[in-house]
Amino acid sequence: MSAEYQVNGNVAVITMKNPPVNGLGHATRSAIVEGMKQALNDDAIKAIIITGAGKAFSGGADIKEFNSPKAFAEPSLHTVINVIENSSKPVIAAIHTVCMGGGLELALGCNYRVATAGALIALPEVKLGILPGAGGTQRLPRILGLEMALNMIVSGTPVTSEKLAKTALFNEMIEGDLLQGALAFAAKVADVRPLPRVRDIKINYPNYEAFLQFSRNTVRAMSGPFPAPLKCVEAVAAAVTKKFDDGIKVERDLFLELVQTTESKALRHAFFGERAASKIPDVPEDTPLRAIKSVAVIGAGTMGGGIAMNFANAGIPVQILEMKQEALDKGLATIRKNYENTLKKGKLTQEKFDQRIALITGTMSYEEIGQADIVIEAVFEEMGVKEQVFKKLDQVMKPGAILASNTSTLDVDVIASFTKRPEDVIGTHFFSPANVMKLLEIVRGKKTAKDVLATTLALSKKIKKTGVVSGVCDGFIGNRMIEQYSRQAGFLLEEGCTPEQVDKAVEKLGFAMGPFRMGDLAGNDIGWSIRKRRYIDKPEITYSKTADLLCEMGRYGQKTGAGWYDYKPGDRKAYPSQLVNDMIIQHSADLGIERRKITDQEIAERLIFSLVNEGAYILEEGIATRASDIDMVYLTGYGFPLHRGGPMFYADTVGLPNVIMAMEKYAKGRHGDAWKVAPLLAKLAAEGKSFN
Ligand code: 3H9
Repeated sequence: MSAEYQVNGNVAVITMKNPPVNGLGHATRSAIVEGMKQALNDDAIKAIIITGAGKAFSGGADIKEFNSPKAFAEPSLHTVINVIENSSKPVIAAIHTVCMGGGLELALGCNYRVATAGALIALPEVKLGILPGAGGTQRLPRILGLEMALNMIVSGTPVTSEKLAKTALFNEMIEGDLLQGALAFAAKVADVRPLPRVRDIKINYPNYEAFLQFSRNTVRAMSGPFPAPLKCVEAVAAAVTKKFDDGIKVERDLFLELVQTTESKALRHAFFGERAASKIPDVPEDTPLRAIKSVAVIGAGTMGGGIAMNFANAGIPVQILEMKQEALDKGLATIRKNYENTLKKGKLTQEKFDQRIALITGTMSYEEIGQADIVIEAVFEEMGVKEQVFKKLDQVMKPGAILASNTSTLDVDVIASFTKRPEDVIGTHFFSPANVMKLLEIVRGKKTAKDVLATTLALSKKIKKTGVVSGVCDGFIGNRMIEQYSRQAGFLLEEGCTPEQVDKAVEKLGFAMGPFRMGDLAGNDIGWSIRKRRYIDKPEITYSKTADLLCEMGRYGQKTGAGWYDYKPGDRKAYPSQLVNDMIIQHSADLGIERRKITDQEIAERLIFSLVNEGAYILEEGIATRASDIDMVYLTGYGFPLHRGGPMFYADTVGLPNVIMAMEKYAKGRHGDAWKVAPLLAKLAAEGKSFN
C-alpha cells in the first residue's frame, strides 16, 4: 500500500507514502483510487484531503516506471485525476516541500489547494524530454493564465509556493501544521456547492494567437535538438483553442510521442545516471562522513585557483599554498579577477563577492594548512613532484584529514604509498576550468577508506559537481577513453581528413567541440608530453605523428596563437590553417598513404566507437561501477551531447551488434589493431543485451 487512509472527524485524509518523493507509481495510484472510493462510500465523510508523507507532496509520475507497462497500467494518472475531479465531495490537496509533475497535475484535479511556504512547484517534465501528460498543459494555463503557465511548462523551472500565493493556484497558504490547516480549510468548504473545477475555468487571453506564435518562434530557436519544448507550446495552445477534453487528447498524443524519443530516454538516463553515480555498491549509504569545514589547496595555478573557488562558492574557507610569494599573489589576483568578471556581469552580488574573496586566503607555510579537513594537491603532473608534496602533507596534516590529488593520469596508489596513511588518500580529478566544469572524477585507491570515499562524494555534491568514482588506471575513466578517440582522430588525418572535417563531423552530432578544436583549447603540448612517456613505457601503442609534428612547429593551440587552426589576437574563432593542412598531406605522402575521401559517418563512428570499446574494457575491469557512470563522465566533462545520453547509451541506441559490425570493418583498415572488440561488448551483443 503506497498511500494511507485515515479519518479525522468527518474528513478523510489520503497520505501518499512512496518514499523518497511519493512518485505516482502504480501502487500509489491504486491506493489513491481505493482511498477515494472508501471516502465516497462513507456517508460520514464530508471532505477529502490528499497529502504526501515525508519530504514531498509528490515528485510526480514514477520515472522508473516509464520503461515498463506499469507506467500506463490502470489506474493511470488520468484515471486517478478523473476520479478526484468527479468526486461528489470536495477534495483538497495539502501541498508541502515538493509538488512537481504528475504531483502538481493531481493537485490541479482537486477542487482546492492549500500549501505551506517554501514548497517547490513545477511541471519539470520538459527536462526529461517529455511534457506534462496528465492534464498539466490544460489545467495550469486555466488557473495561472497563459503566459505564466507556458513559462513554467516550457522551462520546467520550480517556483516557490509563496511566489504563487496570490494566484488562483492556492486557495490558502497555511502557517504552522499543514494537516491542521487543511482540516480547518476543509471545514470551511465542506458544504460549498457547486464544487469548483479547474477544467471549467475559461482562459481569457484576447490576442492569444500572436502570443503563441511568438512563443513558438522563441522556443524553436532555443530548444536545440530537443523536441519537447516546442511540443509543450503546442499542447498549451490546445488549451486555448480546443475544448478541455479535446485538449487533453492533444496533450496525451504529444506525451506518448515524446516519451518514445531517444532524446527523452537520454535525458531520463542522465537523470538517474547522475543519482546512481553517488552510490557505490560496497559503501553503505549510511557510512559516517568526516566533517569538512575547511579546505587547503596546494598550488595557485589555473587548476588550484579554480578548485579553490568551488569551495568558496559553497561557503567553505579555503587556504591556497604556494612556494613563492609571486606565484601566490598571481594566483590570488586571478581568482579575484574571475570573481570581478562575474560581479560585472551582474551574476554575483557585492555581498557574495566580498564573502567569497574573504573565504580564500594564501599561505606559503605547510604548517599553516595542517588543520584543514581536506587538502587537494594541484601541482605539476610529475610523480617526483607529487612525492615531495605528499611526503610533506603526511608530516603536517592532522590525523583524519583527507589527502587528495588532482592528478589526471598518475597512479593514485603510488601517490598514497608516499604517506603512512594511504587509507586517507584519494584522487579528485577536476576538469578545466575547475570552477565551471561539472565533472569531478573521484579516484578510489586500493587502500582508500570507505568513509573517505563517501565524504568526497558528499563533498562533490556540496560544491555542485557530478562526482563519478573511478578505479586506478592510466587516465582513469575519461582520459583513458579519450586517448583512443584522439588516436582515431590522428589516424583520420593521415588517411585523408583535415582537422576541420573531423571536428565538423562530430560537432554535427552535437559535440560541444571536435577533437582538434578541443586540443587547441586544452594545449596540444599536454598530449605531446603524455605520448613521449608512452613511446618509452608502451611502445606497442601506435599514434599518428601529425600531432607531434604540430607541436614541433610550436603550435600548442590557442595559448600560442596557433594550433591545428590559426587564431587571430583577441579572437577565439578557429580558422583552418593552410600550413597545417600542408603538413598533414606531406605526412601522408611520407608514409606512402594514398589519401582518400572519408565520410562523416566513418569519422563519427571511428571516434565514438573507439570511446565505447575502451568504455567496455573499463567496465569489465571494474574501473567504472556501471555504464551510466561512464556516460556521466562524458556528458559532464567531455562535451558529449546530452540528447545522445553518453557514449555507452549511444552504443545501446545504435545496437551493440551494429557497433561491432562497424568495428570489424575498421579493423581491416590501417591501425586495425586499435579495433580489438572488448570481451564485454562482444558478450553483451551476443546475448542481445545492452550496456545500460
Ligand atoms: C511526470 O510527472 C509525468 C506526468 O506529467 C505524466 C504521466 C502520465 N520518479 O533528486 P534527488 C528519486 S514525469 C521516481 O536526489 P532532491 C531519485 O531518483 C516526473 N523517482 O533529491 C532519487 O532516488 P535515489 C516529473 C524519483 O531532494 C530520490 O528520488 N517530475 C522521482 O535533491 C531523491 O532524488 C520530475 O521530473 C520521480 N519522479 O530532489 C521531478 N523524482 O535516492 C524529478 C525523484 O534512489 N525530480 N526521484 O537515487 C526532481 O527534480 C528531484 O528529485 C526532487 C527532489 C526535486 C523531487
